[in-house]
Amino acid sequence: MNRTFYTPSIPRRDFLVGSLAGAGALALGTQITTRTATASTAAPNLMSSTQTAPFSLPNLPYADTALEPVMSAKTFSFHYAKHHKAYVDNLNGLVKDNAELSALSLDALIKKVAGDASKAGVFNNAAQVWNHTFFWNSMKPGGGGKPTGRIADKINASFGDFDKFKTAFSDAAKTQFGSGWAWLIEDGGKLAIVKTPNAETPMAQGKKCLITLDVWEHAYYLDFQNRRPDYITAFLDKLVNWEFAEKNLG
Ligand code: MN3
Repeated sequence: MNRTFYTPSIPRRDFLVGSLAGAGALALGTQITTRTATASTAAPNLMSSTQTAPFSLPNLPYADTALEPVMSAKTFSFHYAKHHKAYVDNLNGLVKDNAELSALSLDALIKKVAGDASKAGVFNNAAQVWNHTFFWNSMKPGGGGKPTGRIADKINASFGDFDKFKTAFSDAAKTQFGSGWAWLIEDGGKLAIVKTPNAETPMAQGKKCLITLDVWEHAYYLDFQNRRPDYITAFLDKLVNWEFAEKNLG
């Protein structure tokens, strides 16, 4: 697997670029498209790309070994290279003969089919593409711990202090029964923690997502087996990307 290193000097990256039609488009690390952002507006909500179907598997924002030993390359080889890719492939198959859905960005597509039982397959795969891309960006090598700056102020104002936030986030992630996600979102100017089952995502309801943690068993089983609480603690202490959260505040 090629290694794709995150380059902080690149202000903005489009993740949903390229085409499955391109030979080798899915080979990891082969398709970094950069664009010079008009700057300080650089709130790279990477999941709001205007790219339409067919979607391609976005590059990881770091090497697949970069989060070791907490999250192993072996986990990425399944979770990213197989699970995430399968959602991309399934979604492309489901929308390829649907002109209306094929014309939409991923973001718009998710919002369009949310709640429509006849489009549950499209929703599940589209939302899982978005959620996983958001999840990879919610982590970074050497991340975790107590944030500083604007995101810290928001957390303190919304939860009392960082420890109270940590407890609330951990509880949500632990108590999401079965598969799903724990989220830090901004809602009405305040931060809130929500948990969602399966592919459900707060962005479908227009909420501003700041950070997410995948609590599907496939996210942690190879590294933590059944110990979901240890995985949650490791995410908060060693992986969470507070700069990404702060950028998402806008
Ligand atoms: Mn997953």
